[in-house]
Amino acid sequence: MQAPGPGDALLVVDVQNDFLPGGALGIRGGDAIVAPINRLLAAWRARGLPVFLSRDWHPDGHCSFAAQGGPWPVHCVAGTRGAEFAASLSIAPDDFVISKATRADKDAYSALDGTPLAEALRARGIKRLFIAGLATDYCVRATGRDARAAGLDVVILADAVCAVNVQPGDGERALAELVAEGCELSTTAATQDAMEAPA
Ligand code: VGL
Ligand code: ZN
Repeated sequence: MQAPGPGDALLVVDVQNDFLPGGALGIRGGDAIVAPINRLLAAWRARGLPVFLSRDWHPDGHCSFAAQGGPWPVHCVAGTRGAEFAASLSIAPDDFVISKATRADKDAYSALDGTPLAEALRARGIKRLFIAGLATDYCVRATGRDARAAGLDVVILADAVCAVNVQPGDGERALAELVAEGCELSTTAATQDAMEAPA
């Protein structure tokens, strides 16, 4: 992997209370990705590189909820505690927050679906997107695919994502599909090493 620098952005997908253990749609092991993400965020910010945070931000009665015939329990309702970013995540005032799936009648797993993210990346000359967060088999999967379709290079930080695994192996399959679509797999440690290596 080429060392991160100008033209690179980090996107942290949906690290929200409802997706962490104890949350409405808690992902087993989801809390383990916060520490590696925080370490990378520190290195990333030290170099002045941009950080984007997406959040699942549903209205009451969202179509993805079971009562509406959707696949999921009520989760990430805008303005609730469950929808807040994890308190342990090192967010900063100049991070860009991208709310997604905000319409009751439409679900959107991708942080690029119906949001200003693609335009924000274009406006800042971002050519490569590093992706961490939740969940590997839903929002990370869809976001990586859409980023490739938008012409971006994509690096998935494999130690900093975690899968729901409704079916065993869903997370591994999602990563394999992302690789088949041209995403690179790396880790937070390898990314930090590349940043610290002498040029
Ligand atoms: C997600 C299920 C439902 C995600 C969002 O962020 O991966 N998964 N809504
Ligand atoms: Zn959702």
